[in-house]
Amino acid sequence: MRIDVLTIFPEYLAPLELSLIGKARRDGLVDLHVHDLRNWTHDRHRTVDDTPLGGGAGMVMKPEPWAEAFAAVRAEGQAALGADTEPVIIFPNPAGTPFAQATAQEWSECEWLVLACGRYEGIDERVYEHLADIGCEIHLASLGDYVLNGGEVAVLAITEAVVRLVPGVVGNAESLVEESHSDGLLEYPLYTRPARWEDPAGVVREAPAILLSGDHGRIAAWRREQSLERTRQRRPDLLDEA
Ligand code: 6GU
Repeated sequence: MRIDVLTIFPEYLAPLELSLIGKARRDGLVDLHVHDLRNWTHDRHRTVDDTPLGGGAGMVMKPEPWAEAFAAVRAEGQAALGADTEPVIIFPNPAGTPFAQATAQEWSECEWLVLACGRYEGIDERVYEHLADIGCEIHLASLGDYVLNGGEVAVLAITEAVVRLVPGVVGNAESLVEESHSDGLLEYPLYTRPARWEDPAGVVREAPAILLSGDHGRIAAWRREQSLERTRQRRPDLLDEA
Protein backbone atom coordinates (compact mmCIF):
# COMPACT_ATOMS: atom_id res chain seq x y z
CA MET A 1 0.00 0.00 0.00
CA ARG A 2 1.16 3.53 -0.79
CA ILE A 3 0.22 6.47 1.48
CA ASP A 4 0.95 10.14 0.76
CA VAL A 5 0.37 12.74 3.47
CA LEU A 6 0.05 16.46 2.64
CA THR A 7 0.58 18.84 5.57
CA ILE A 8 2.10 22.19 6.52
CA PHE A 9 3.64 20.44 9.58
CA PRO A 10 5.61 17.44 8.27
CA GLU A 11 7.35 17.11 11.68
CA TYR A 12 3.95 16.37 13.22
CA LEU A 13 3.97 13.05 11.35
CA ALA A 14 7.35 11.93 12.75
CA PRO A 15 5.69 9.18 14.86
CA LEU A 16 4.91 7.35 11.60
CA GLU A 17 8.58 6.21 11.76
CA LEU A 18 7.95 4.35 15.01
CA SER A 19 6.62 1.06 16.27
CA LEU A 20 4.23 -0.94 14.12
CA ILE A 21 3.95 1.56 11.25
CA GLY A 22 7.72 2.14 11.19
CA LYS A 23 8.27 -1.60 10.99
CA ALA A 24 5.65 -1.99 8.23
CA ARG A 25 7.50 0.68 6.23
CA ARG A 26 10.90 -0.95 6.74
CA ASP A 27 9.38 -4.33 5.79
CA GLY A 28 8.13 -2.82 2.52
CA LEU A 29 4.44 -3.37 3.36
CA VAL A 30 3.67 0.37 3.35
CA ASP A 31 5.32 3.00 1.15
CA LEU A 32 4.62 6.22 3.05
CA HIS A 33 5.57 9.74 1.92
CA VAL A 34 5.03 12.97 3.87
CA HIS A 35 4.97 16.17 1.80
CA ASP A 36 5.13 19.81 2.90
CA LEU A 37 2.22 21.65 1.26
CA ARG A 38 4.36 24.82 1.23
CA ASN A 39 6.52 23.21 -1.48
CA TRP A 40 3.67 24.21 -3.81
CA THR A 41 3.61 27.92 -2.92
CA HIS A 42 5.45 30.52 -4.99
CA ASP A 43 5.61 33.65 -2.84
CA ARG A 44 8.36 34.70 -0.43
CA HIS A 45 6.24 33.89 2.64
CA ARG A 46 5.10 30.51 1.28
CA THR A 47 1.50 31.53 1.97
CA VAL A 48 -1.13 28.79 2.24
CA ASP A 49 -4.00 30.76 3.83
CA ASP A 50 -6.06 33.92 3.43
CA THR A 51 -9.03 35.61 5.08
CA PRO A 52 -12.51 34.10 4.48
CA LEU A 53 -14.52 35.62 1.64
CA GLY A 54 -17.68 37.10 3.14
CA GLY A 55 -15.91 37.80 6.42
CA GLY A 56 -15.70 35.89 9.66
CA ALA A 57 -13.09 34.63 12.10
CA GLY A 58 -9.89 32.76 11.28
CA MET A 59 -8.25 31.87 8.00
CA VAL A 60 -9.07 29.59 5.05
CA MET A 61 -6.56 27.48 3.11
CA LYS A 62 -6.04 28.80 -0.42
CA PRO A 63 -6.95 26.51 -3.33
CA GLU A 64 -3.83 26.93 -5.52
CA PRO A 65 -1.24 25.10 -3.36
CA TRP A 66 -3.66 22.20 -2.82
CA ALA A 67 -4.42 21.78 -6.54
CA GLU A 68 -0.72 21.88 -7.44
CA ALA A 69 0.16 19.48 -4.63
CA PHE A 70 -2.46 16.94 -5.69
CA ALA A 71 -1.30 17.08 -9.30
CA ALA A 72 2.34 16.56 -8.29
CA VAL A 73 1.62 13.78 -5.79
CA ARG A 74 -0.72 12.08 -8.26
CA ALA A 75 2.01 12.11 -10.94
CA GLU A 76 4.61 10.82 -8.47
CA GLY A 77 2.33 8.01 -7.29
CA GLN A 78 1.34 7.07 -10.83
CA ALA A 79 5.02 6.88 -11.80
CA ALA A 80 5.43 4.30 -9.04
CA LEU A 81 2.11 2.42 -9.28
CA GLY A 82 1.12 2.77 -12.91
CA ALA A 83 -0.54 5.53 -14.91
CA ASP A 84 -4.05 4.10 -14.48
CA THR A 85 -3.88 3.91 -10.68
CA GLU A 86 -5.92 6.56 -8.85
CA PRO A 87 -5.64 7.41 -5.15
CA VAL A 88 -8.45 7.50 -2.61
CA ILE A 89 -8.17 11.00 -1.15
CA ILE A 90 -9.08 11.49 2.51
CA PHE A 91 -9.59 14.83 4.25
CA PRO A 92 -9.75 14.57 8.04
CA ASN A 93 -12.49 17.01 8.95
CA PRO A 94 -14.73 17.39 12.02
CA ALA A 95 -17.63 17.91 9.57
CA GLY A 96 -16.91 14.59 7.82
CA THR A 97 -18.62 11.22 8.14
CA PRO A 98 -17.60 9.19 11.21
CA PHE A 99 -14.40 7.17 10.82
CA ALA A 100 -15.01 3.67 12.22
CA GLN A 101 -13.44 0.20 12.16
CA ALA A 102 -15.38 -0.67 8.99
CA THR A 103 -13.88 2.43 7.31
CA ALA A 104 -10.40 1.39 8.40
CA GLN A 105 -11.00 -2.09 6.96
CA GLU A 106 -12.15 -0.66 3.59
CA TRP A 107 -9.23 1.74 3.30
CA SER A 108 -6.74 -0.98 4.30
CA GLU A 109 -7.72 -2.73 1.05
CA CYS A 110 -6.86 0.34 -1.09
CA GLU A 111 -3.68 0.37 -3.14
CA TRP A 112 -3.12 4.10 -2.61
CA LEU A 113 -4.34 6.64 -0.07
CA VAL A 114 -3.67 10.39 -0.04
CA LEU A 115 -4.31 12.00 3.37
CA ALA A 116 -4.71 15.78 3.18
CA CYS A 117 -4.33 17.73 6.43
CA GLY A 118 -6.33 20.95 6.60
CA ARG A 119 -5.51 23.64 9.16
CA TYR A 120 -7.15 26.90 10.23
CA GLU A 121 -10.91 27.02 9.63
CA GLY A 122 -10.67 24.67 6.64
CA ILE A 123 -9.88 24.41 2.94
CA ASP A 124 -11.49 26.46 0.15
CA GLU A 125 -14.53 24.42 -0.97
CA ARG A 126 -13.51 24.59 -4.64
CA VAL A 127 -10.62 22.20 -3.95
CA TYR A 128 -13.15 19.41 -3.26
CA GLU A 129 -15.18 20.36 -6.35
CA HIS A 130 -12.06 20.35 -8.52
CA LEU A 131 -10.92 16.91 -7.30
CA ALA A 132 -14.38 15.43 -7.80
CA ASP A 133 -14.49 16.97 -11.31
CA ILE A 134 -11.24 15.29 -12.37
CA GLY A 135 -12.64 11.95 -11.20
CA CYS A 136 -11.01 11.53 -7.77
CA GLU A 137 -12.66 9.52 -5.02
CA ILE A 138 -12.69 11.85 -2.01
CA HIS A 139 -13.83 11.28 1.57
CA LEU A 140 -14.21 13.67 4.50
CA ALA A 141 -13.69 11.69 7.71
CA SER A 142 -14.21 12.75 11.33
CA LEU A 143 -12.74 11.07 14.39
CA GLY A 144 -15.58 12.18 16.63
CA ASP A 145 -17.63 15.11 17.82
CA TYR A 146 -14.90 17.46 19.00
CA VAL A 147 -12.51 19.85 17.25
CA LEU A 148 -8.76 19.41 16.74
CA ASN A 149 -6.49 22.18 15.47
CA GLY A 150 -5.80 20.38 12.23
CA GLY A 151 -5.83 17.08 10.41
CA GLU A 152 -2.39 15.88 11.54
CA VAL A 153 -3.43 14.08 14.73
CA ALA A 154 -6.38 12.57 12.88
CA VAL A 155 -4.00 11.32 10.16
CA LEU A 156 -1.87 9.62 12.82
CA ALA A 157 -4.97 7.88 14.15
CA ILE A 158 -6.40 6.96 10.74
CA THR A 159 -3.03 5.71 9.45
CA GLU A 160 -2.52 3.51 12.51
CA ALA A 161 -6.04 2.07 12.35
CA VAL A 162 -5.67 1.36 8.60
CA VAL A 163 -2.07 0.11 8.43
CA ARG A 164 -2.48 -2.44 11.22
CA LEU A 165 -5.18 -4.10 9.07
CA VAL A 166 -2.88 -4.45 6.04
CA PRO A 167 -2.08 -8.16 5.73
CA GLY A 168 1.28 -9.03 7.29
CA VAL A 169 1.57 -5.88 9.45
CA VAL A 170 0.20 -7.40 12.67
CA GLY A 171 2.08 -10.66 13.26
CA ASN A 172 -0.78 -12.59 14.84
CA ALA A 173 -3.78 -11.97 12.56
CA GLU A 174 -6.04 -13.66 15.14
CA SER A 175 -5.56 -10.69 17.49
CA LEU A 176 -7.43 -8.56 14.90
CA VAL A 177 -10.48 -10.83 15.11
CA GLU A 178 -11.10 -10.69 18.87
CA GLU A 179 -10.50 -6.97 19.51
CA SER A 180 -13.05 -4.25 20.26
CA HIS A 181 -15.25 -3.18 17.31
CA SER A 182 -14.20 -6.07 15.05
CA ASP A 183 -17.62 -7.71 15.65
CA GLY A 184 -19.43 -4.46 16.48
CA LEU A 185 -19.08 -5.03 20.24
CA LEU A 186 -16.56 -3.94 22.86
CA GLU A 187 -13.90 -6.46 23.80
CA TYR A 188 -14.34 -8.69 26.89
CA PRO A 189 -12.09 -8.16 29.96
CA LEU A 190 -8.57 -9.60 29.81
CA TYR A 191 -6.49 -11.30 32.52
CA THR A 192 -3.00 -12.76 32.72
CA ARG A 193 -0.87 -14.43 35.42
CA PRO A 194 -0.82 -14.41 38.37
CA ALA A 195 -4.38 -15.80 38.58
CA ARG A 196 -4.43 -14.79 42.26
CA TRP A 197 -3.02 -11.28 42.82
CA GLU A 198 -2.77 -9.27 46.02
CA ASP A 199 -3.05 -5.63 44.97
CA PRO A 200 -1.01 -2.83 46.68
CA ALA A 201 -3.94 -2.18 49.08
CA GLY A 202 -3.81 -5.78 50.31
CA VAL A 203 -6.97 -6.86 48.45
CA VAL A 204 -6.72 -10.35 46.94
CA ARG A 205 -8.05 -10.29 43.38
CA GLU A 206 -8.75 -13.58 41.61
CA ALA A 207 -9.11 -13.89 37.85
CA PRO A 208 -12.47 -15.50 36.90
CA ALA A 209 -12.14 -19.24 37.58
CA ILE A 210 -13.70 -20.12 34.22
CA LEU A 211 -10.57 -18.82 32.45
CA LEU A 212 -8.54 -21.55 34.24
CA SER A 213 -11.06 -24.31 33.41
CA GLY A 214 -9.63 -25.27 30.02
CA ASP A 215 -13.22 -25.48 28.68
CA HIS A 216 -12.89 -23.41 25.49
CA GLY A 217 -16.60 -23.55 24.68
CA ARG A 218 -17.65 -22.15 28.07
CA ILE A 219 -14.85 -19.57 27.96
CA ALA A 220 -16.06 -18.34 24.54
CA ALA A 221 -19.65 -18.10 25.86
CA TRP A 222 -18.50 -16.21 28.98
CA ARG A 223 -16.51 -13.76 26.88
CA ARG A 224 -19.48 -13.14 24.59
CA GLU A 225 -21.66 -12.40 27.67
CA GLN A 226 -19.02 -10.01 29.02
CA SER A 227 -18.76 -8.25 25.63
CA LEU A 228 -22.51 -7.80 25.49
CA GLU A 229 -22.77 -6.53 29.09
CA ARG A 230 -19.85 -4.14 28.67
CA THR A 231 -21.32 -2.81 25.41
CA ARG A 232 -24.76 -2.39 27.05
CA GLN A 233 -23.19 -0.34 29.88
CA ARG A 234 -20.72 1.78 27.93
CA ARG A 235 -22.00 1.93 24.36
CA PRO A 236 -25.69 1.01 24.16
CA ASP A 237 -25.75 2.74 20.73
CA LEU A 238 -23.60 -0.11 19.34
CA LEU A 239 -26.03 -2.82 20.47
CA ASP A 240 -28.79 -1.60 18.18
CA GLU A 241 -26.43 -2.08 15.21
CA ALA A 242 -24.78 -5.37 16.25
CL1 6GU B 1 -10.72 14.39 11.41
N1 6GU B 1 -10.15 16.86 12.11
C1 6GU B 1 -10.21 17.90 12.94
N2 6GU B 1 -9.57 19.05 12.65
N3 6GU B 1 -10.91 17.88 14.07
C2 6GU B 1 -11.52 16.73 14.34
C3 6GU B 1 -11.48 15.63 13.53
C4 6GU B 1 -10.78 15.72 12.40
N4 6GU B 1 -12.21 14.63 14.08
C5 6GU B 1 -12.68 15.14 15.20
N5 6GU B 1 -12.28 16.40 15.37
